[in-house]
Amino acid sequence: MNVQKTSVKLLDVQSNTENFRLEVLTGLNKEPKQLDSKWLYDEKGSSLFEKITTLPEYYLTRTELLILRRYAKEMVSFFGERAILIDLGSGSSEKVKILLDEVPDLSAYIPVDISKEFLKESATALASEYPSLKVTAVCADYTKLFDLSSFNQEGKMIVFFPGSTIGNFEPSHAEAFFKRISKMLTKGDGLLIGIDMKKDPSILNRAYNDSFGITAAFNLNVLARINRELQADFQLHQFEHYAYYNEKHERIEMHIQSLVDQVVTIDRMPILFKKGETIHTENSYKYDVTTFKTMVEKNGFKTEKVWTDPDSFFSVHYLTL
Ligand code: AVI
Repeated sequence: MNVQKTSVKLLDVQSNTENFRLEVLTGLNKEPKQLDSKWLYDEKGSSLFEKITTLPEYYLTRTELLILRRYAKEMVSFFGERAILIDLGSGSSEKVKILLDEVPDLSAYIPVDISKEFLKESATALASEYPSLKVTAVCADYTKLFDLSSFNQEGKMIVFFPGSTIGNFEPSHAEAFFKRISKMLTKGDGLLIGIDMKKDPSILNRAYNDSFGITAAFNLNVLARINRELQADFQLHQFEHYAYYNEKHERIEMHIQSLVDQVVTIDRMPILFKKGETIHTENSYKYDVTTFKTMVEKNGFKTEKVWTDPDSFFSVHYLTL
């Protein structure tokens, strides 16, 4: 583990490049081709995602913010005193600030993100806004188990997992995630988690095919990342963004579609694309409250409270072990 001093403490528990190379080569040699959505989030991808969250069609973020603003007091009343708040995939930290403004006595704030530069910037900005808060940024892949035992626990550990990122996990991986989180926590600790809800597919399709083309740029950026980091020669204009709601699987699927027959090389290895063939880059599952409750309860958590918006577009759940 590499500990780096910045104005906030940064623990880097990642070893990214080798995993990236291996997963890209494995995924693009599969039939159908696929990439894990976590690779969409390099520095550029994370900043494009931040832009997505402000788009008129992308209702998720503003709706979750509305729920957090309306119910933050009630949410933090579950935390108790001297809690440690662990923020998974912390992004711009806008959401957690709503909670931080309501809990004066946190013993530590731990933002966790896979994107190191982005994490460093947002954690440093947050630490300067909350000078009395102890901030330790952890650069880690939170889809894997990571060790929290080095943090002195006075109060509860509260994991905050907003944004419906759990929707980007396959249901079996979501279940495994709950099991892993439950191993990192002890009885009485909590998980505050945001979930996008099932709704009219036309609303979902618009949210992932925005009129400014930001979602398309976000998706295609993974090809630019492969070019840069793995010496590949993807011609981005020979591919396009393709996203739709798959009703059977209750998920938005995001793909990158090849516009022509072509051969791309990655580190001198040829990858063949047929015209129309796609790389499946992301799933975004949509839940209803009952299905989600059943899933968490099967995996050791109890649902204490669910908050939603007037249209029931989004929901925030407080779960305990
Ligand atoms: C991060 N995650 C919850 C986003 C979503 O809605 O599934 C990622 C995203 N993909 C395209 N637009 C946004």
